[in-house]
Amino acid sequence: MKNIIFLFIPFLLIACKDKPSETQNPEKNDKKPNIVLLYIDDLGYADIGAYGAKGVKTPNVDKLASNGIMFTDAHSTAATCTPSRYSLLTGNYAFRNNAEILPGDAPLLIDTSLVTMPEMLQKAGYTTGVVGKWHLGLGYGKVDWNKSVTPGPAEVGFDYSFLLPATGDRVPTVFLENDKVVNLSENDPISVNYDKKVGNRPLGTERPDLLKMEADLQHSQTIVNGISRIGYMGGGESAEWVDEEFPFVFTEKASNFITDNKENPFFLYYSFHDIHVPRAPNEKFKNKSEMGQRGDAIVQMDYMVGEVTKLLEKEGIAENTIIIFTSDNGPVLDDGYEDQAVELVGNHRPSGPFRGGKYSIYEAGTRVPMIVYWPGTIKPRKSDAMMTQLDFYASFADMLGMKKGKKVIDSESHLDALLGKTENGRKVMLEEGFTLGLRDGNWKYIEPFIDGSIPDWMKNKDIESGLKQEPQLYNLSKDKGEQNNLAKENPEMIKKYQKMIEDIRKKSSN
Ligand code: NG6
Ligand code: CA
Repeated sequence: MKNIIFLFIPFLLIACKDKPSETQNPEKNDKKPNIVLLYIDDLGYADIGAYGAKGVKTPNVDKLASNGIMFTDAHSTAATCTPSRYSLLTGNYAFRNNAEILPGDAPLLIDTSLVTMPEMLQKAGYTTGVVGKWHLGLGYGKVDWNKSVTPGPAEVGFDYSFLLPATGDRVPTVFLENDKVVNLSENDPISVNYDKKVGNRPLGTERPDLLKMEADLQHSQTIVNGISRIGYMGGGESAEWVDEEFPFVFTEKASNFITDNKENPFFLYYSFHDIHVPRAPNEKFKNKSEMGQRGDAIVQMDYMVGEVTKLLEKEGIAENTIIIFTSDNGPVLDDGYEDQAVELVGNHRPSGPFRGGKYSIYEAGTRVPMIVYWPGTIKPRKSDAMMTQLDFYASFADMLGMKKGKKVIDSESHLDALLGKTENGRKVMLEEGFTLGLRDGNWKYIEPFIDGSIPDWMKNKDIESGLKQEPQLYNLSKDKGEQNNLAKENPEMIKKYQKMIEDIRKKSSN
């Protein structure tokens, strides 16, 4: 009798494996969940209702927050876009590649020999797509926009791409689908230049009467769609984008990608233009907040989040899809255009209780809203775990039983914290700005900024960069707002933290 049972055990095991133990622990199951990353641009910690927003309502994002894991100490890796996105996709700190805000004609920043997060996901059987803002450079430099533009997303792991190549405020003001400019006519080739005027379009400095919004000098070059930009562009008229249509265009492309791939696992990196400048929300969202264009752009973003979640439900794949909602850096009000963000902010505090914002080494530079939503699998909760987007790579690799690329130095798996099973997240992490910040639990050390340079335009703006020539040390458990510098009283801690930064700097893949 015993022997007979033994003979049956393998069959019993096989039978069990195929049974839907899925609902209990599907993330360890064979069925690979889709991953949808909703990556918002310049959205502050408290720009969302669930995180304390005033003057704007975000019902769709709030719904994700109340039914998902709502993180209170989650971070983009850097206080600006390009470095954050670099780390997100490569799993390495941006300082390792001197990543900083790129012009619109910059070459591809990611070394194509790295195994990026989307490449790891492709190897795990995922179809991968990126829709929206790219800002990681394209081609080898001196791009000819009239030909196939490569290398780009395809060479770093995306099967499909529909891009706003750099930022809304930088030329070229055209979309790229895979490696081609959309709707370009052969008879009207595009030229792009960041040093001198090209083409016949007027500049903001020449024809301010044509502008929808006044702009500072850096944003006063080629005018397209009544908005002056950074950089000069000639030709390509049939391919010009319309800023007010961005959210509809991108959501449609993102939706098509979801529908086309609903039968197999997919990774969608939906990278919003909102709420970056120029803020030119669609008529549909006009005056839907109390804060003018910046608030209306938040409402527009929230609406699009609702469209994506509804589509996942309609396609019947919501329960097999992890949605991550987060932002690439902290908030900014005046970022170059007269859109009244400063005047109309009222009692809304985009950074919540934290100091600084976009560009800043204080907490609000990188501490952003982050929500992980996976209906049927994770239990809703708030989590104070310290998290960084740098760790998405290793965490997803862990979830799928995959290895990170050999050159991935910094990404750590914190899968359990990401899925809300524990509040033990990162113990130590860097925050990148124009200098480095180090978080060791609730201690925050800011490295002195001695010989670095910050752009001139920043000096004239009301931006709390946090850059000082002396070391700074804050105890966030008592001083969230980084007001009380404890460096002088704690020289040993300063030494220890400076050494920790040096050690991270020295780390390499060999
Ligand atoms: C800055 C721009 C700012 C914004 C930023 C990039 C000026 C004065 N300011 O250089 O408007 O475009 O770059 O933002 O030129 S980010 O979110 O993509 O990092
Ligand atoms: Ca940004």
